[in-house]
Amino acid sequence: MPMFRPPPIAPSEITPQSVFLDRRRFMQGAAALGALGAGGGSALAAPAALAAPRNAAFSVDAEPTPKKLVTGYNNYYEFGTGKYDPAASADQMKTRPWTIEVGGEVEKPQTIDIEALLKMQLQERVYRFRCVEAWSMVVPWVGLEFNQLAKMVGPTSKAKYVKFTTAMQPETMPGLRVPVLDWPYVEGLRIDEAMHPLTLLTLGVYGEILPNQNGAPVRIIVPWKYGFKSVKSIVKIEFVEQQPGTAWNKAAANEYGFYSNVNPNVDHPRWTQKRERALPALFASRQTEIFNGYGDQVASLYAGMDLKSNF
Ligand SMILES: Nc1nc2c(c(=O)[nH]1)N[C@H]1C(S)=C(S)[C@@H](COP(=O)(O)O)O[C@H]1N2
Ligand SMILES: [Mo]
Repeated sequence: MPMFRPPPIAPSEITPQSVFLDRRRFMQGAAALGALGAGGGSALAAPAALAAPRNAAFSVDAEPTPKKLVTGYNNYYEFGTGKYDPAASADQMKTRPWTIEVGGEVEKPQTIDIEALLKMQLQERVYRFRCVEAWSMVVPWVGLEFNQLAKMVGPTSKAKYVKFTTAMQPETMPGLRVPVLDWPYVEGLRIDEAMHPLTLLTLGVYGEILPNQNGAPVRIIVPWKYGFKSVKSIVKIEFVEQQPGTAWNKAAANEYGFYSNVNPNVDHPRWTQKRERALPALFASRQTEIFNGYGDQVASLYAGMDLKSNF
């Protein structure tokens, strides 16, 4: 069984050492990853297919990261801070029934059922995905543009930001008992970032519905930003006037800014962002690209902004 080593710098720096260095938990996780290799996301049932045509114009021309890593090496702190915790324990999460409450500065606030989203015209997009911890993946996500959902509710002119909130299921999410973040997990985007065609409301990956550990049943993917902006298991979307407080910014404002655009020229205070470990590689040998390689599409959103102070 291949052993995937933890990133060169990362969870041990971000989370309490006692949690990360707990060898028993680590070994359980590693065993679970081995099981994934043999079976798939769940021991109980095969994941449902969610095939969608690939949108080549919005896909990178790169080989996707092995599925076993995309669905087995995760950050989902509600299920623990270890990379193998989510795949090992997220199967208990209840993903039906599931609704998203969409409101705030909108003409038609509404509660949207996940089944309605699944019936919409979906597409597959192969995106680069870059974690702030300096590892990256290439992932075939399935979903729709977030702006399609926004059109359903009609944001008003007062809507300047969008705030996303993750579900809280204390009975299935053991990580909520650990105060690493100010739960629930909240993230935000400026309205033009949210409405950008690259911002994907994501329902599936690798042609199947999202495994719980990847943020089932619905999450956001913002490919030019560090991974923590890509909120999982969304239950609430609010269009707001003021920039929302976000979970990681509250936890360490000097390390995790509101924008968090991938930027090789702005190092994390505790490690370099110049290079990244393109999984499954063991070393950080890939040059990090400004805006994660999406500069042609998104740089204009930040024209005239100092990206060092607005990190
Ligand atoms: N609710 C919630 N969303 C989250 C996280 C989390 O801990 N909780 N982790 C973030 C981070 S740091 C990353 S890198 C990505 C990981 O997504 P993946 O596991 O699908 O690769 O999810 C992001 N979304
Ligand atoms: Mo991340």
